[in-house]
Amino acid sequence: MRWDGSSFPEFTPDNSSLLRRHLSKELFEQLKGRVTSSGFSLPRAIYSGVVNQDSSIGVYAGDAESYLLFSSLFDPIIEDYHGFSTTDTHRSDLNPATLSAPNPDPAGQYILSTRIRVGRNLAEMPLGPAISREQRKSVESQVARALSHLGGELAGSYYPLLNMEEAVQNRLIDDHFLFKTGDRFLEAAGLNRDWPEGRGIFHNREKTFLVWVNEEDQLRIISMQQGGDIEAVFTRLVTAVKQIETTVPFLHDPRLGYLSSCPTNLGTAMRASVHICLPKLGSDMPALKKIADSHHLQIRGIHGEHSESESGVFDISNRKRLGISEVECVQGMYNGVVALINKEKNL
Ligand code: ADP
Ligand code: ILO
Repeated sequence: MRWDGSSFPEFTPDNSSLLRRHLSKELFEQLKGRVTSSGFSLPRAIYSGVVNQDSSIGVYAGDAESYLLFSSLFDPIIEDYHGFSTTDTHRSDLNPATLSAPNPDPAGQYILSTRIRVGRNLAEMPLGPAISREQRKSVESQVARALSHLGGELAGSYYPLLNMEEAVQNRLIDDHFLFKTGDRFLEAAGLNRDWPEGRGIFHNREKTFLVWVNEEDQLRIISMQQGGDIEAVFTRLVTAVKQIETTVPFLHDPRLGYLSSCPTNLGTAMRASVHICLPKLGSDMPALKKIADSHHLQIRGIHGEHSESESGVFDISNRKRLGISEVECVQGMYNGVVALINKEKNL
């Protein structure tokens, strides 16, 4: 499907995106001529949701200003997704001491691996959908330089996608370390322009600490390891984020927290997940969904968003990221995972 952006888009009857829910014809007409200082407009913000009618959200911001200039569309979407209203203020807590998440599966029967990531973008830069080629290259070099100063467990190397052998790239993707190529939602949002230039991955030797550069956000800072030691994964992430922020200032808003190109990632920009094997509960999806919903958890497939579960293994993570602290994101995921394991054991 193509759309030239000049008139109110058509939505298919089965479209259940937040874009469709919150964009009226009147609102479209009111906002369509506005342009931010980096040249981003409403038609560009919603293009991904218009051409991908199976989007769950359907909008992206091009810069910090997008969240203000198009707030009459973004704010209701943000409230719908995160339960965060225009009078709420985001809060942060990156103190591992306030997290209580002892390994819920010390025998290693259910949890295959734990991963916690945050998204970050650079202060003074447009977000990915509106960034220029030169700005993207500058982000890459600033971030690679900052990461080269990390020491101890976090020390590693940066691997640009540009020179990476296809077999190496595919192996990293299959092993859950690297982002996929050609995502159609990102493509339509303008996030794949000039691919693969400016993109890459940094990781330490053990691949327990990784940074994606210039994918959906300029940085995705990731801590991950086998098993269910959630506290260790969180502690490593916090150590890394604090060190990186001393050399690369991040784009941050007093109300919305860390700014991201997709409104689902605002605030903490944190997704804390486990890959968990639930063969019995997983064969009764409504029951699994009911427990997940009661803990505000999202269920994804084994290869990330828009993928399927395989062999009873699910990716379970916090759904909300804004209006709750980082510790609350992880604590909520932990509490839900404990409930899921208990249910699986009793079946
Ligand atoms: P993101 O988490 O950055 O929003 P995705 O959902 O696409 O993006 O996931 C990115 C990659 O991380 C995928 O390969 C996915 O399988 C992997 N992943 C997510 N959670 C875990 C986990 N707990 N253990 C191992 N890999 C994971
Ligand atoms: N634009 C896509 C993805 C939304 C949320 N996920 C991410 C990765 N930001 C959609 O609307 O389904």
